[in-house]
Amino acid sequence: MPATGSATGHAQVAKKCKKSKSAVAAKKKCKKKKAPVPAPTTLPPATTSPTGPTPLDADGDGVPDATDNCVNDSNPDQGDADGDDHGDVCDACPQTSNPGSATCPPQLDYMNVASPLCVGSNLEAGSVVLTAPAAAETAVSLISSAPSVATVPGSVIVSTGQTLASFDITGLQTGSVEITAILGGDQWVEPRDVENCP
Ligand SMILES: [Ca+2]
Ligand SMILES: [Ca+2]
Ligand SMILES: [Ca+2]
Repeated sequence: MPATGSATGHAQVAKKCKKSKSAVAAKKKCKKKKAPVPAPTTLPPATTSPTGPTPLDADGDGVPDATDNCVNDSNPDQGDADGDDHGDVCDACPQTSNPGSATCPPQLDYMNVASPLCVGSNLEAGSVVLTAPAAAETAVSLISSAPSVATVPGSVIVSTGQTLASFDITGLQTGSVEITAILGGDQWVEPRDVENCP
């Protein structure tokens, strides 16, 4: 008899938890049991755009900044003749590889040729000028379009730390000639007539 009595007693306590709410602890337990409903409200990220945000393209050339080899110059073709990852249009020396922040070697700025050129030999009649002092001896190639009219050395050396070097023009005969200086991808052409100077 007492066993069945206690069983019904437990059942009544459980009922009290739900209905009477008299004991504080019982109230808490009852409230906690009501809580576990609002879970699915935190799962909407699956509805975000499938493509994500549009990648930045500062120069609007269609190549995202992250992979553009000239971020601020429009160059849809991404041309890079010297393969140093600086696009041709923003490469200070597009024919000479200078990867990363490497500086460009001096380039051919211009060439001077005496005018007029006179029949005979004109010593130091020509000179080449670099854009910056040579970090090492730098050979600038020289070409005469008409060696029978004017002869130039095959090259002229700009010494370390210098920007200028002179060369002789010899074997001059009357006629027309073009003298060309070449350094890397740069060249400078000076056309001249050779005259019988007084
Ligand atoms: Ca670009
Ligand atoms: Ca380049
Ligand atoms: Ca370069």
